[in-house]
Amino acid sequence: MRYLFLVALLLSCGSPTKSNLDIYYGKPTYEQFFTSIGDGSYYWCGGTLIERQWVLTAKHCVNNWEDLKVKIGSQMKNDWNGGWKHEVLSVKQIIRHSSWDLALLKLSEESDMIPIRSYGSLDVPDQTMLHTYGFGRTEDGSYPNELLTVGVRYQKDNGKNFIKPEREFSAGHEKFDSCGGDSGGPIIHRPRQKLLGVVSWGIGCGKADEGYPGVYSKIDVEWIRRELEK
Ligand code: 4AZ
Repeated sequence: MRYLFLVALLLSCGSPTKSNLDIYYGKPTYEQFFTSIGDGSYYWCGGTLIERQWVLTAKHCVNNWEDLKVKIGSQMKNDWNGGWKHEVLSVKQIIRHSSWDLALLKLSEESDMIPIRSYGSLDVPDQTMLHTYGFGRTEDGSYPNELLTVGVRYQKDNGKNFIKPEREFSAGHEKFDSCGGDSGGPIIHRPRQKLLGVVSWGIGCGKADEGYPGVYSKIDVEWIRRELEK
């Protein structure tokens, strides 16, 4: 009898079911620097808090917008943030890079959230494990409610991607990838919490094993320094 009870207990809570809530094979996470870009009720892109008053995102995320809001510490897509600390702030200035897929958002005030530790040029060897984050489409075609992260390896050889290597790089292996809706979000080297790029584009999703890893914009450090000093 006692055994039966034990077996029942093990069956009920000892067998984790495989979660299918994924970016493309990712898992839920929370980061204070992770920012959603939107209009205050709908958020369509990711971004990164790089300084107290500055968010970095992709230029193509803010193409035709002037009145933007950011949700910093974004853990859930909707207004209820799952109890996680967050902040919704207005954007007072959008600075678009002249040629790279980067935009800087100057916030109306300083954020209380903790920015990413550092950001800069791509300085890791081929196949280094990087992490990207977002609310973008998952491998089963759905959109997650929770923020997801996935490990994607840097691909020095870009496979079949035609990219501009001076300002872009490829990352992803097997079927691990970012996808539609992840744009603008961070790709970081986790051991140093260093931002190395911004989710930009790709030929489909989850196709690194077919020669199409995801494409990320590099960080133009000099441009950021110049704009932040103005
Ligand atoms: C997009 O449309 C997008 N697989 C982002 C990332 C990738 C593809 C598309 C990379 O936002």
